[in-house]
Amino acid sequence: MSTASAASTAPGDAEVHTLVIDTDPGADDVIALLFALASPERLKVQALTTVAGNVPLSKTSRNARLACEWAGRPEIPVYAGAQRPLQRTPIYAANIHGREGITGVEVHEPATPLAEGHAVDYLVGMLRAAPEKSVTLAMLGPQTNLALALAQAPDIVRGLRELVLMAGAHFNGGNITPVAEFNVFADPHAAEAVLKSGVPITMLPLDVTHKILTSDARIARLRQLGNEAGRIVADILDAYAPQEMKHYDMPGGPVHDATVTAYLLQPSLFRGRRINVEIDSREGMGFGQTVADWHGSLKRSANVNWIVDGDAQGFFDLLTERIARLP
Ligand SMILES: [Ca+2]
Repeated sequence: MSTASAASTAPGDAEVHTLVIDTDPGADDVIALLFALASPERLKVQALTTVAGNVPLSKTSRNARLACEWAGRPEIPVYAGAQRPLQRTPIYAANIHGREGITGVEVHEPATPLAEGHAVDYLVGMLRAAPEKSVTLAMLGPQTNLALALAQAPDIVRGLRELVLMAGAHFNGGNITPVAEFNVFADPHAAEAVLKSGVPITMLPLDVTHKILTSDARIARLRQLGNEAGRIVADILDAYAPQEMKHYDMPGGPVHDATVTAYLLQPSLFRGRRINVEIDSREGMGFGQTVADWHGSLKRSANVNWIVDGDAQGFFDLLTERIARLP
């Protein structure tokens, strides 16, 4: 794909989103957050909600506030959410994201504290008060918070416009088991509840994130921006990319969650298909698998816009242009 100039005129590429970002930072989450917070004219970020995932909740909640601080947006409220998955034993991914949850950069306690209240209560209250189909929810970690909110207040689907998830794997295979992607494996019962919600869903699985890879030149451009945010993103990627490249024998590292931000800003960079997707939540080898019926074999109704391909250079051009706007 190399249709960046034609793509920039596509209708979705100018849409404005009232946005809440549910996240478990996470090295790639931090990049996704900086990317989103650099785009206030298009992404009206109301709040961040955090969930246990890559690292425990106390660290994802601190890292989310750090991302706001680094973006020069400390006024964005951060609500801490679920400390553990709905049913399964908690798992983390500190082997990939480091003990503090962000590779390659020093962390500190941010000046701005957490917002008062639980993320699930925030989501319920916020979505009940929102106009019909008005709020986009970007989901960058295990989907526990929304699953809890839906169980507590099923009427909140009314306020939701779309869910955009970094989740799942089909053609690529998994990254935590041979068939499961981490966010779904970390709470498959939550993913199941979210997929059954009836809200329009776009999923960016490993099928696409493993096609949008760093290179030395792409990281160097971010570093050469000369601002603090560019240095942070480059430092994170310099530390994060090599381990993924080694494990998967890939020529560059993926920036998984940041594809969600790119999709919200410029959906024409991506290509997918509306298909039926279901979650295997049974104990066993398939636990956490996204069963993606790409060819429609099951003749079940489509519930997900499943993204399989993206314009990698277009992604890095957009990321770099936006990160350049930050402090
Ligand atoms: Ca994440």
